[in-house]
Amino acid sequence: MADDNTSMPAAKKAKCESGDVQEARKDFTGFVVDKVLNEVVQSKAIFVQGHFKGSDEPAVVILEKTAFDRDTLGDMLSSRMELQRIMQNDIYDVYNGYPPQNLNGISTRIIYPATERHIMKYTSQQVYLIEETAADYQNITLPSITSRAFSIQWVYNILDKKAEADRILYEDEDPEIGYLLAPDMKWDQTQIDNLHIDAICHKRNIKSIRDLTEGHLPLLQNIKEKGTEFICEKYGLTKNHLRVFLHYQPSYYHLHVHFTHINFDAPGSRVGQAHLLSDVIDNIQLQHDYYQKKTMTFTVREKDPLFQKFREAGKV
Ligand code: G7M
Repeated sequence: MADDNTSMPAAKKAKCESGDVQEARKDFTGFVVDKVLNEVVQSKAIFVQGHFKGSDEPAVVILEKTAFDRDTLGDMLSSRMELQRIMQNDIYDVYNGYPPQNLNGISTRIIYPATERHIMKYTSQQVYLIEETAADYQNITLPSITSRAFSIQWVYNILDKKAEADRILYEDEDPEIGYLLAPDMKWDQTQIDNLHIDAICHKRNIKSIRDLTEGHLPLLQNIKEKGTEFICEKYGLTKNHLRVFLHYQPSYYHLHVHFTHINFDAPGSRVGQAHLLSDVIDNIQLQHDYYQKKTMTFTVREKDPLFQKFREAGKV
């Protein structure tokens, strides 16, 4: 599963939010690193567990070096970029370069207070492939989603314009087939090559692909057609540039569709997790209850409660 319904009660959250913490969240003053949960060298990302000064609650911090921005490259090289020479040989020079601060950002995500599930999610661990029959879904997955899934409060905050309102790119307000488009939290919007936009549907009772039937075709087609059209026009792309897919299992059980640039090899676009929206539509058109009957194969991390449930049931 990619992300967490174990949200912290508001009262407890407010208690953690002491003045010290609010200050520290601005620049990490007094932040204590407790543990490196994972490190992905290829994407130059590190996942850290720590705590803010004045709080007993854990925080997860994700730091990721961002891609170069072609638009500011000229500025970076022509401004005072400090160079420390590492070696020089004939025509070959190697340096550590230190660009000015405003051109040297690191994507920084903070989850605070982090639940045990967040810590587990970002901890390096073995991944397994599970074949989930329709009966497994009813007996194992569904009860697990109901009791243990990550909170989808952030999704409702976007839909209710309580958060990220200024980031909404497009909205169709229809309660049945409507949705909004917003940049995924992981996309810094500086490059088109790693474009990642999510379509979040207004309807609130569709947990995942498993719930989709022919009654949802107008919604899915609306996302596919209008969403693609909007993104292509805004970013100067054609529909052939876009990989449009849903996750199974998703991290958050409120139906949403990912739009990513085809050049972007997002970890979540792998077999065992991503299902192309066009295939989903086609499958439902071929058989209306396709996703209620199909055995779904997905990847799951060892420490994920869902994996534990499949193991307890003797399925792994
Ligand atoms: O399909 P799945 O549930 O695995 O993907 C959820 C996606 O939601 C991920 O790509 C996350 O990066 C993204 N996401 C998670 N959160 C908590 C937020 C958020 O608060 N805002 C936005 N814009 N995207 C999020």
